[in-house]
Parts: sequence; C-alpha cells; structure tokens
Amino acid sequence: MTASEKIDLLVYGPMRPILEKGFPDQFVVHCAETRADLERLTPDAVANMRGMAVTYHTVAANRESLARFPKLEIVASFGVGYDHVDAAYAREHNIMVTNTPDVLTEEVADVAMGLLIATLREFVKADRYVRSGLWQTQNYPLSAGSLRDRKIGIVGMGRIGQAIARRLEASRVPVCYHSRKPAAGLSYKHHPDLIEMAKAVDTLVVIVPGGTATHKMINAEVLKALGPRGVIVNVARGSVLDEQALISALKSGAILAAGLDVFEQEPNVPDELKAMQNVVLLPHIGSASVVTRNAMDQLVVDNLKNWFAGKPPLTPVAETPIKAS
Ligand code: NAP
Ligand code: 8YV
Repeated sequence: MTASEKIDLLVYGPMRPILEKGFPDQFVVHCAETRADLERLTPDAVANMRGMAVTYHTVAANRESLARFPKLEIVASFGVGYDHVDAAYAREHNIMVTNTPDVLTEEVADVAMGLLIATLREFVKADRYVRSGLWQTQNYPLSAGSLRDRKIGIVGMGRIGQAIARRLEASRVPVCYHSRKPAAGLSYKHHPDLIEMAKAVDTLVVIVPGGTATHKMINAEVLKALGPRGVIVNVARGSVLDEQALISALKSGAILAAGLDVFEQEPNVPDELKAMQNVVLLPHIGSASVVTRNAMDQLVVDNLKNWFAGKPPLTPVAETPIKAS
C-alpha cells in the first residue's frame, strides 16, 4: 500500500493504548491532544484527514474544529454523551458521528447508586470521622438521610436511567421518572412535567443528555419543589443543573444534600461546594474503570474500522443515522 492509499486518522484528545495500537497498517494515526495541537498538524495531514476519534468530552469537536478537515467522513466520539460534538454541523456536511452507548451503562448506574447511598448515608463524612480519631470518643451521629424512606424520581429514563431504576427496584425503593415521552415497556409512573415529579418525590437522580434542550433544567424552581428533605444526584452533565441555584438551595436548607459526578466548568468545582459537608463530589468518574474505559476505546476503534472497511458503523448517533441502501 502506498502512502497516498493510506487513511489519515486524527486522535483528538488524550491518546490511549487501544487507540494507539488498535489500527492496522492501512491507517496513519495523527494526534492532537488539545485544540492548540490542531494548529501543528501539517497542511497535508489536514487536507487528507478522513476520520477523527474524539477521546474526551472536554475536547470540543465543534464547527470550527470539524470545518478544518475538508475530507472528513466520520467522527467517532468516546462516551455516550456527545454534546461536545457538533452533530448538526456533521449532518449538514455528510459526516457520520458515532458514540459509545451500552458498554458503559451498568458501570455508570453502579456509580449513580453508590453516589446516592454515599450522599444519603454520609459515607465520605463518616470516613473522615474514623480517620480523625473522633470515633474513639463517640459514635458517629445517625444520618438524616436513608434510602429506606425515599421516593425517587429519575430524570431521563434511557439506557442508564433504566439500569439505575433496576437497581432501585432491587433495593425496594419506589421509582418514577421524567422524560419527554414515556419509555416503552416500563411500568414506572411517567411524569411529563418535571416540577410535578419533583413535588411528588424527595430525591432526583439526573441522567439526561447535555445540550441546549436540557440546559439548567434542574433549576431553583425544581429544587424548591423537591423540598427540605430533597436530595439531588447528578451523573448527567454539569450543564443540566444550575450550580448557583444548587449552592443557594443547599445553603438555605431548601434541600438536604447533593451527590455530584459532573460540574458546569470541569475540572473546576466551586469552593462553596467543596466547603459543604452535605455534598459528595466525584471527578466525573461514572464510566472511569479500566474495564469499561477499554470497552469504550475499543468501540471507538471498531466504529472507525467498520466505516473504512465499507461497513455500517456500529453505533451511529441519532442525528447521523445509517442510510438505508
Ligand atoms: P439515552 O439512552 O439516550 O437516554 C436519555 C434519556 O433522557 C431518555 O429517557 C430521554 O427521553 C431523556 N431526555 C432526553 N432529552 C430530554 C429532555 N430535554 N427532557 C427530558 N428528558 C430528556 O442516554 P443514556 O445512555 O442513558 O445516557 C444519558 C446521559 O448520561 C448521556 O448523554 C451523558 O450525558 C450522561 N452520562 C454521564 C456519565 C458520567 O460519567 N457521569 C457517563 C455516561 C453518560 P426522551 O427523549 O423521551 O425525552
Ligand atoms: C466519560 C461520559 O467520562 O459517556 C459519557 O457521556 O460522560 C463518560 O462516560 C466521558 O465521555 C469522557 O469523555
């Protein structure tokens, strides 16, 4: 195979072993870890780039980045959420976009469940209590929160929302949910109105996609509707929750506690949240185990390999579906 027959691929974002070693010789793999690195690609590489793997959600595959590559055919994004990829631009320009659904569903649901229990039963605070030696003097106080007396509303009842619901059901906790349309085949009560659901429950677990449609949908009104026993767990995107409204609600006692895996300006977390004892803060680790991240990387590679072998990609996003032949 001559150099001109080879397929130029860009890994945009952090490089990892499965991406580095996963492509056969027919591919030339270029790397740009940051936006600034895009500027350092040679004009030849830019002109010939046919595929892009976007390997982290903080790398924006926006209009400006995609428009650089006139021969771009496919963007294979790492992660199920792809609010960092301009899928509308891709569709307009006949560029396929893929993501990595399903392979992370159970892992993220595990983290949501763990974060919920850690928040209600104060695991992080209790851990600090043991380490400080305070247990030597008195027992840890009873937690105000418990899974036992909770009614949980899941915001977003897709793949991960349903995996969270199954875990809650096994724990004998009543579940209902909010989404725009009822999900097929489920017996949990569907609330088309988020405020109504927030009034009917005391806990929200948020697992909708990011983007304009969900921007700050969890706002001061929703938090107020949840009430003073209210607990919020966000494993969706930081953009979905109004962080300032949350801080005010936690400070004033308008809600009880929060467990957060995602933030508005990652990796920056407001000092006010860091100072609070009634919040549990995780550094966006929903899918972050070796086994699950490897499966996600492999799906990125397989989507690109399929595409360039002339086969349909495995997991196209809704905006760029496989066209019927
Ligand atoms: P999914 O299967 O597409 O489910 C999305 C759910 O959200 C559906 O029930 C959908 O129902 C609902 N939804 C979408 N837009 C909505 C809106 N505007 N208002 C109300 N409900 C809306 O996606 P998934 O695989 O479960 O993943 C969900 C999201 O979780 C991802 O997009 C990502 O942002 C986040 N995530 C986070 C982590 C992490 O590490 N923390 C890991 C994985 C995923 P309707 O369309 O009927 O509204
Ligand atoms: C990843 C995620 O941490 O899949 C998603 O939507 O948020 C996580 O699994 C993230 O995509 C890393 O870029």
